[in-house]
Amino acid sequence: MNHINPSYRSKFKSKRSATEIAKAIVERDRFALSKAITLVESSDPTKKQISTEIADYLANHTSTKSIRIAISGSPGVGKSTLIEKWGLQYVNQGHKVAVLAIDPSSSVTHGSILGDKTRMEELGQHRNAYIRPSAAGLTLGGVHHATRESIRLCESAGYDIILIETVGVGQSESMAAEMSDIFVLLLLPGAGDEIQGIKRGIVELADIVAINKADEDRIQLATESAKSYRNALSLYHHPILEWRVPVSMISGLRGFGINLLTDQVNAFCKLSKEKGEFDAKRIKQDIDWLYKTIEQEVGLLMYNNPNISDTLTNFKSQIIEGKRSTHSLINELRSLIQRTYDNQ
Ligand SMILES: Nc1nc2c(ncn2[C@@H]2O[C@H](COP(=O)(O)OP(=O)(O)OP(=O)(O)O)[C@@H](O)[C@H]2O)c(=O)[nH]1
Ligand SMILES: [Mg+2]
Repeated sequence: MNHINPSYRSKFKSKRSATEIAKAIVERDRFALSKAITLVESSDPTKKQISTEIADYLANHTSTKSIRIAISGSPGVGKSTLIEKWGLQYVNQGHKVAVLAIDPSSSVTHGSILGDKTRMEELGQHRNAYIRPSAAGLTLGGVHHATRESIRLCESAGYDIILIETVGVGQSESMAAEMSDIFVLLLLPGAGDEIQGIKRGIVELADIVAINKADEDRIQLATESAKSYRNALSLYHHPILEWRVPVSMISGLRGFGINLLTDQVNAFCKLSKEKGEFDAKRIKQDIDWLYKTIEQEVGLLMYNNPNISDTLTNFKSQIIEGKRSTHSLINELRSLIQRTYDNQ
């Protein structure tokens, strides 16, 4: 918030229309961007409506060629420290960098992994960088929606490098993979997934693996880890067959190996664009999200229908009493839903 002209603040005190906010975003107004992200995070129906109108306007008025990079890894692996250094390299090359966070745990703790921003102090001060802490108090679906929409808003405001920090616990990695072009997994020098607290399946999400904190006395250990991960990864087929997931050693703190990461990202994008995968993946992500949202919304509609919710309560007692099989209850529910919606 350091770069906001005070006059903007007063302008924003009066209510602005969705179009005015959207236009201001296109004109690279950071305060309008923050305002729009806050609207996206809101569950208030009026605010939701405004944010939908903003999104519609922007969909028709902007197209930024961006790269969306997810950066994942266990707590404390050094994601924020790397983002600070990497982000600075990008801004110094003339890019505009937005940093977003996926932290579903903040919906429980009301905390935020980027809350203190202390690891990104210099980047946070840069006029071509925008750092948005994760929103607190959202549901899992809410976090997903808010981050996806925030990415679009940042792109409309001209940010072409989107760095998404995701805490390596819970469902945040798959969420990040569902909204990014590239998934970078940070690991620590040391042997084995168990020791690193890495869940099964995460390594397979990675397009790029980096052994972080490969500095000082840890080089030897990092070299061994890199070798064992290279071996492990050679057993998996990446969705782009020609892509061999690189495993390199870096130090976010020292800035060592970051150029290499940028080269790997560029090589991945080049290959994925040549194969027609880059755009296809984004389209697939959008369609998958559409279906997921429909399932959630339809589920909610049903649960809120008194007829159906009464029946469900009744079914629960029948399950507790062991009177009927879930299979027959599901069949009965299916018929009830059909009748309910046929009559409308
Ligand atoms: N030695 C060394 N320490 C590092 C390196 N990168 C980060 N650290 C330290 O590791 C600690 C955690 O760094 P963060 O960047 O906050 O890690 P994080 O993954 O963002 O942590 P969470 O957001 O809490 O999941 C800090 O004390 C950093 O200074 C590195 O390359 N080498
Ligand atoms: Mg962090």
